[in-house]
Amino acid sequence: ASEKPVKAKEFDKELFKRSVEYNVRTLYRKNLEEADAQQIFQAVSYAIKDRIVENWMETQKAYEKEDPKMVYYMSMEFLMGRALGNNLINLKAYKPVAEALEELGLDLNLIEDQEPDAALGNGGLGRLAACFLDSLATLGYPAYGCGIRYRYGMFKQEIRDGYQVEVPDNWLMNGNPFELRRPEYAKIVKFGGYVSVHTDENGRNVFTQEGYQSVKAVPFDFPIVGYGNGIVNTLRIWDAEPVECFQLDSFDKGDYQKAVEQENLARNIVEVLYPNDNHYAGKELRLKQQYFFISASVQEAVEKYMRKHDDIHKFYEKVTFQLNDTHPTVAIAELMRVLMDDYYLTWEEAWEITTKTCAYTNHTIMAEALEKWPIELFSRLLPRIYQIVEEINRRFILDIQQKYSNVPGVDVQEKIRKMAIIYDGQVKMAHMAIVAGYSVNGVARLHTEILKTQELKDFYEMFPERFNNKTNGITQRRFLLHANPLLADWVTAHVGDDWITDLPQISRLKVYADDKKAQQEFMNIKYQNKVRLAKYILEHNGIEVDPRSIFDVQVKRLHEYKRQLLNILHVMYLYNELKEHPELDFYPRTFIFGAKAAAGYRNAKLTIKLINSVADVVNNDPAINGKIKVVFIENYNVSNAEIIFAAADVSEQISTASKEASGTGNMKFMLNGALTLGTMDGANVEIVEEVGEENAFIFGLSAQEVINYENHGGYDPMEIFNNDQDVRKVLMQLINGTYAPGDPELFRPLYNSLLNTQCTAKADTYFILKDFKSYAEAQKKVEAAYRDEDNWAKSAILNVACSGKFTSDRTIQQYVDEIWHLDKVVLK
Ligand code: 26W
Repeated sequence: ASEKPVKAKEFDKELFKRSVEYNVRTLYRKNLEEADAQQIFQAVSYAIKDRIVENWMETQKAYEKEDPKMVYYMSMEFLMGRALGNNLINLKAYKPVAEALEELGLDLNLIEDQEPDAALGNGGLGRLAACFLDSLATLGYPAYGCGIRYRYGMFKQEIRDGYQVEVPDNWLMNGNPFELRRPEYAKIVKFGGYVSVHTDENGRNVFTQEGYQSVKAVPFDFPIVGYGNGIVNTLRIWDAEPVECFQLDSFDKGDYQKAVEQENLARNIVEVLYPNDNHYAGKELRLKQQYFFISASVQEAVEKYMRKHDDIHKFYEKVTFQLNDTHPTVAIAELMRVLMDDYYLTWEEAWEITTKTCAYTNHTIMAEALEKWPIELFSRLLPRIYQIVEEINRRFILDIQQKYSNVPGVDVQEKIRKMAIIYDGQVKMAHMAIVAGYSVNGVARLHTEILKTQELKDFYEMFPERFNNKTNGITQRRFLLHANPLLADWVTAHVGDDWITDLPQISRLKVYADDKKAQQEFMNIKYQNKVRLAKYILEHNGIEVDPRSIFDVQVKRLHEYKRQLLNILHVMYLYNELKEHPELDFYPRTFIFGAKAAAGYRNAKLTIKLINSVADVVNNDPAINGKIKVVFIENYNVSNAEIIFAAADVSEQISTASKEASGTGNMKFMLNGALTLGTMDGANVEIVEEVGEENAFIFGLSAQEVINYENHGGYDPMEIFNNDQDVRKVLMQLINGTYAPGDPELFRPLYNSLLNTQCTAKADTYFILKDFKSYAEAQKKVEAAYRDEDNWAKSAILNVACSGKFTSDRTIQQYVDEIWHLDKVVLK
């Protein structure tokens, strides 16, 4: 008999099945029939991990041998979501594994649902970090993600009586099959105490921190599997443990006290992710978290480099640090500290290396998000680091003086006031990141322009060559191939599967946009995905929705600038219209919301309550015959997002222009064939540029118009209230009990935020009423467009076809070419 030669790494179904059975046996002393769903998930994951570990070792060996330049992506957040399905996709083993499991009588989808999300992030910034890791591995670039192994990730949201309730996310409860504890790489991190200086035998000043508390940082490694290329990179997240060297038998009271304090420090430090998005709270524990993972990561990066090289001066030739917003910015001072205090470099030598190593990404212009630490707190917690920041600041102020002292018309004191790193009792992290970095980037073209011309104008004038744009992207592997298998197969059937690693190839779909058969197939797939979401909504919310209605979706963190309030006010307006004109020819619409509010954000939480209250009234009013349904999806997260994007017809991207740095949900909707209803903000601008205005619904003030109003003290919403009776009616309903029969005052704070009669300057800061009319008109166009099904299908297909630019593969390639200059590694 002739035997087909089997390639070494091809998927071996029988071997896989045996290893799942074996794992269930050794882990749980059970056979497959006896094991429960969670146990099967664990057994399958361990079997897959075995496969991954082989590649992981090969990759690290290749990196060792080739000694390429690598990036450390430093981030407080990695919003990874589930790993199993994604790993199978990237191993190109999804379908064979699904088949093998089926032969064992198991359903891969149900097994995947057993995995808790790794929700170590809030929203956009954390999910971007996760997409970047996927692209780095897929493109074959050596990269480490560096972060924190929070014991509790982003809280789970429950809706009780229409209100958000936060429930702890105990994601490690059943153990994590994909992680690897690496105690051999543990590091000590020091807090508090004081700095003492003495002169050594060479006449050098030596700085030592004394009387400190310390914590042991222990890394856990997660494999990051590249798509079909054998590469496996590492996400290294740090856990905190108490240092064990203390002698508790000593009866010295001070020692005992200190031992207990250190243990508490270790216990608290990685306990929980701060659930604030775009809001700086100034909490001491947050700064501890930042320094904790940064000190450990910087120490490891330097040690790893020194294991292979002998000249620390050339560190930046092999290593670059990307700082994901200002949260990891203490890395600058920490690297200076290590270079000077541990490697005895001079300030000038250390500065040269640091400024060639660190680069900074800005993700927001919201003023309340800027990190400014009080000097008292910063210097008490990080005394040596503070000294270094002071010296960076002192030298920077000298630079400002030198540059501007003789420039006519420039007020040097004013420049210092605006640009200093330490000013008015505060340490300004963004200023340090810009001064000590070689690159500053925004995350969409418009955002970067606003940074250059408004928010960071002075810095741009001083360091124009540092500023650059890197428009965000998303990974099509998770958000199309895994999330939407029907559409993924359809795309592949029409244009081949190159799009999986080369998304711009998806533009070959354009020729099908006018094809009637393709349009029907597309709409049919969309329908099936809507049925899947409808089923999810029925199971999770108990609400029945009609998959033939328009699915109009806004899913993202809840924030006033994202204007979920505009969306729900418009729903209230439509409901009024339907009640007043029952004969109205109205196309059925399902308004779907998903959003977590920061735990202490009053207006955000009240907006959730409002959405649910409107849903209660509208969904249960027989007079409108089910023409409007409102659904608030509980606990919006990465895994249900995958189901939601696939099912959307309309993508709500309605932030106040200039406020949303980029947005990335907008790209996920586009990739899945939803049409954007949005403002000219963030990456919406570039989405419309790619797909054409005729295939999107754009409304509202431009960023420049918003900025002009802001520079002139805002606008007067009362004028709109007085002259627009539709708006007035909706606003009155906020305070007359229409949606809160027992408590008419309930929504008063939202009403006040729009109209506050006491203080017009602070009313409607997000221009909701100003944009209302134009939004309502755009919504009318949406309805009209949806009635023309062929044309809608055409636009939807064009959205998919024009989404090529928005792959994170393109974003990462630009970071590599224009900032990091990494070496690509190809495995044989
Ligand atoms: C200090 C508190 C805090 C926490 C999180 C401040 C700021 C943040 C993040 C920067 C908020 C965030 O996630 N920003 C989002 O980043 C995305 C990725 O670049 C962008 O697409 C979003 O527009 C931006 O809001």
